[in-house]
Amino acid sequence: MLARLRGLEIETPSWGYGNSGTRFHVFPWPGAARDVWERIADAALVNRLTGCCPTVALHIPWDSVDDWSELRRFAEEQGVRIGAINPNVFGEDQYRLGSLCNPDPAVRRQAVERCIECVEIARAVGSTAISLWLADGTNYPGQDDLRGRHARLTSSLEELYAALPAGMRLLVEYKFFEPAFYSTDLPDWGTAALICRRLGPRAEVLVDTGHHAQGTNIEQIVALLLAEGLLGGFHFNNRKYADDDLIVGAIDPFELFRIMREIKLGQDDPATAETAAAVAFMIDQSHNVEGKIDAMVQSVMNIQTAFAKALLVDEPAVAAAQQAGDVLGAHRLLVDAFENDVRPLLAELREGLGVAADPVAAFRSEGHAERLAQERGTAHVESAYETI
Ligand code: RM4
Ligand code: MN
Ligand code: MN
Repeated sequence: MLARLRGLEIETPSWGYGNSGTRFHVFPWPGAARDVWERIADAALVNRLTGCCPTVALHIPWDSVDDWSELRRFAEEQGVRIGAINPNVFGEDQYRLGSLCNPDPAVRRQAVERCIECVEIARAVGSTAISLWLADGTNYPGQDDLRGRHARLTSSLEELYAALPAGMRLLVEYKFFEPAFYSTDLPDWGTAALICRRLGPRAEVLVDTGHHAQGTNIEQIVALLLAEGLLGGFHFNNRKYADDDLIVGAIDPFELFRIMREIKLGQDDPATAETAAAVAFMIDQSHNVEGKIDAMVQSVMNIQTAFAKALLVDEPAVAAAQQAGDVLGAHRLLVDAFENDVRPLLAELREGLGVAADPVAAFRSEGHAERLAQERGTAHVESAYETI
């Protein structure tokens, strides 16, 4: 049990450490990271506090530097490695009508080149994953040809896939809306799965838990993608209404438990074990009104809590109840596991990892927030509404 919990490593996102906000305002947080070096330093602090976050994802060009080997060395000195490289093909003026699906071939070329540049960066920093989310879509019926956009998407991605060196994976993320409000070119897991099938075995689907319509059964998507060998990884966060990017498990810890149980079942089934073993557990959240580092640590703890509870489900008993048609009995077994207090177990895990039983409390009592606020100050952030 402890060994399985120890095996759960979680990647944190560089972009979760800086100031972020809504369309209406960005509230600056004292001591929030101001550049990629500080973002990596904060990810390394999260790793020291939790003992289970050895990698940090980068977003390009937000995290671009001139010398990648210097950044790699810096990360390693801090005790972390660079994880997934996320090409950003939504933050520049030319992407108004899309990136890889843009009707203008010259813009598509720029977007493909950005992705291929990210493959080179990944190689330089020792990363084995490109994690791609597209903002592409349309806002009005008739704005563009839907089948034409799909064709552009697949041919652009074929070019990217062909540029991947051996051992590097492409994780394809979907999201049903936003920033496009009529059609999104990669709206759901099915579209992502079809595209990955077409591309080849090193293309896999990335499930961002905040990217579904209300009420979607995410654990069922996870189960199906595992069964089909197509689950590549997660972007964990929680949402209530849209792509809220809240602290993982903050709104619906039972959903997180159900997702982690599918992961456990996938690990235990020889038919899916290989896919499950390679799943990348990444966080993708941003903090508008709270501190960044302790919120990230809380998310890590909540994922561990959910996984520990999932490991406690009496699966042979569940299988027997299912076979006997005992609907309530099977359901109660899940709820029983969910209701366990796993804090003593996680305290034991953390003792073994050499970290505090409550890493959020440790962050708060060790004075990190005050030190960072002192060193970095409070940046003034332009209103997001004025700048976007
Ligand atoms: C998107 C998506 C991507 C993330 C960007 C910043 O909604 O979740 O994964 O890179 O936000
Ligand atoms: Mn995401
Ligand atoms: Mn998102």
